[in-house]
Amino acid sequence: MLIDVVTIFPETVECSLRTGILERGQEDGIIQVRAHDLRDFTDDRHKVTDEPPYGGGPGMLMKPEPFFRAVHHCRRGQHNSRVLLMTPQGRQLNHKICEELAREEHLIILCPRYEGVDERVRQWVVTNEVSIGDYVLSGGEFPAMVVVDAVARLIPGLVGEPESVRGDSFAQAGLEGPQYTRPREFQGLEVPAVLLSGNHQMIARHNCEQSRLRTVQRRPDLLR
Ligand code: 6GU
Repeated sequence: MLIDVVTIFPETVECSLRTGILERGQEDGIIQVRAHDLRDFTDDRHKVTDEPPYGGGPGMLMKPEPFFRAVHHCRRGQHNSRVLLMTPQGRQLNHKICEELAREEHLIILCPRYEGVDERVRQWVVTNEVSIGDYVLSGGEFPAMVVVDAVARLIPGLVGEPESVRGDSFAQAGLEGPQYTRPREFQGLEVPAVLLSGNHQMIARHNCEQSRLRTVQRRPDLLR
């Protein structure tokens, strides 16, 4: 899968690509993520990407042309591209949307700053508007990396053990129960005996019950 991220802060994106599974996924050729500097798609000497809004109002808006040119550039040689706009006005990201995106060949993710983008970017180039929750961040870079990480780990071969993806919260419509590693006893707290029993059937039943309990307690909405 190819993912292009368009931003005025490409170094923010590049930095988070140099760690963990995103780095390995790129080394293994499973995903390729490219960060593009929106300023490279301006046509004036000062590389202006934002202007005050027509009709007045606070702050600055991002101009349409650099985004248009950037998308055109990223699309070259690609057949099926989805263009995501990161905005608090978008559909809130969830596991189902991540699964849909993970089936795509090419994503182009636009990261606005300031008060947002000129409406014509939405009208002409964007296929999906995506939010990561009901709060406002100062730009789309971190939300874009949330999308990249959440989508990348659903691509077959990226995460070492497919089981660890399937067992993840939400993939199985519930939360994972408590988990333990060494030592057996820590500050007077013992690991539940059943997990040390070696009886895989009992362990599976225990984990299943614990998962259900935690979901009932914390996210009853997921069971409905
Ligand atoms: Cl996608 N962008 C910004 N700026 N803030 C957000 C967001 C996106 N999702 C939640 N808050």
